Amino acid sequence: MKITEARLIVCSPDRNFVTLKLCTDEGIYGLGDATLNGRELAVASYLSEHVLPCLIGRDPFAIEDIWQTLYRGAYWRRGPVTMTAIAAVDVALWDIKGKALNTPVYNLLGGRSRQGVLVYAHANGKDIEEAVDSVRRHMEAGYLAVRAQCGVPGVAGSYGVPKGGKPYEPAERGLPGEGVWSTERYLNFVPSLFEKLRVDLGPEVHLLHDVHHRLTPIEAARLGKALEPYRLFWMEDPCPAELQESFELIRRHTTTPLATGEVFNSVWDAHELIRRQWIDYLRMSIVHGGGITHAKKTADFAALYHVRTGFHGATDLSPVTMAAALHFGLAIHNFGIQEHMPHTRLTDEVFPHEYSFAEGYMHPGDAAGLGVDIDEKLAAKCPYQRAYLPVARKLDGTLTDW
Ligand code: CS2
Ligand code: MG
Repeated sequence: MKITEARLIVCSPDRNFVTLKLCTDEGIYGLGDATLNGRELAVASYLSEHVLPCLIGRDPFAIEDIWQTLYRGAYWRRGPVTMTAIAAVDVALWDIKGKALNTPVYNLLGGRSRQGVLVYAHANGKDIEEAVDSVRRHMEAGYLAVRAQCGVPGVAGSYGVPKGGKPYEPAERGLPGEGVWSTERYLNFVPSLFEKLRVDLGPEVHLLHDVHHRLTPIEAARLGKALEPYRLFWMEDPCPAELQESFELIRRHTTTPLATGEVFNSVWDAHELIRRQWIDYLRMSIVHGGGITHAKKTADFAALYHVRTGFHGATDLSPVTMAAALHFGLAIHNFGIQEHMPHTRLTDEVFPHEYSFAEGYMHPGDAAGLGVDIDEKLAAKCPYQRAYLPVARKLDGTLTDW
């Protein structure tokens, strides 16, 4: 089999997605996601200018060799743009291989290890009452794990809380918006949210919380300690993680489980975090972390250190990534949990897929390959729209981590 065509589809069915379609001389094609939120066209151009021409004529079964060629062969290694581009090619190749062998991708990764993939939903509210209500509604819809975010009094535009009753969507069309941030107000407030959640909703539901990189390590340590009575499933991205030893400090002070890595793009971003057991869950996704090939190596390394996966799954990761994550999560042994933020109906129409949700778990379906397709005609009716993630400023105007 040979790759005969490599095509990029850039579309915006309610939000932007970059999708790679690799076609072969046997009529089988594979899809890969290349979406990097707010920087979509950088990856599209990296692929179309520098990667796709090199794929024509290659054997799509040679996944490892193509991965190494794109990684080592570029000389310039790592980085979100490069690793997202490599991921798009890699995932499309796994899709092709599954279809060619007439088996779901999870069978190529070791086969089913569990019945379904535990997922967590996003609940939020402008105040505690609304947030508790939102968690309750997600539990009623069958979710066993729910992330809770809440507006902080005196902090307009807190992370994870949508404006005007719309579902939360991180990127906004146009140029970057600005939010306000106060660590003091947030730290004083958050424990009361989780106290109320446990009092009202009981001990069973898995509760998660995303700090979104906004604290210093010692502040994060204080928060982790304050949240211990409410037994969180995890506290996510407590501080920026470029300095991996920050987590040693947090870890020393709290038994609240820690998750990080949605902005990571290779095992090297998490090497010390894993090796020193400073985290419990790794969030690096298949799309931003070099595809299934690199995720498998990273997860196998993490398994040696009791670290489990908890992959990023916000709406900026397309249904192609969701499908890949579900095949992966069904197969690997050290799977932990998968984020599930449902896409809009229009996105689901552009990307018809086999995966489904029932009673707290998702399943990738048993179709050959990834079980996800793209409706190119509909995609063409939804052209790219410039959109950005917002930035955040402290009350005195200093730019801080969003
Ligand atoms: C978040 C995302 O899902 C998450 O945990 O941190 O909302 C994140 O902000 C976006 O995916 C960024 O593109
Ligand atoms: Mg997050």
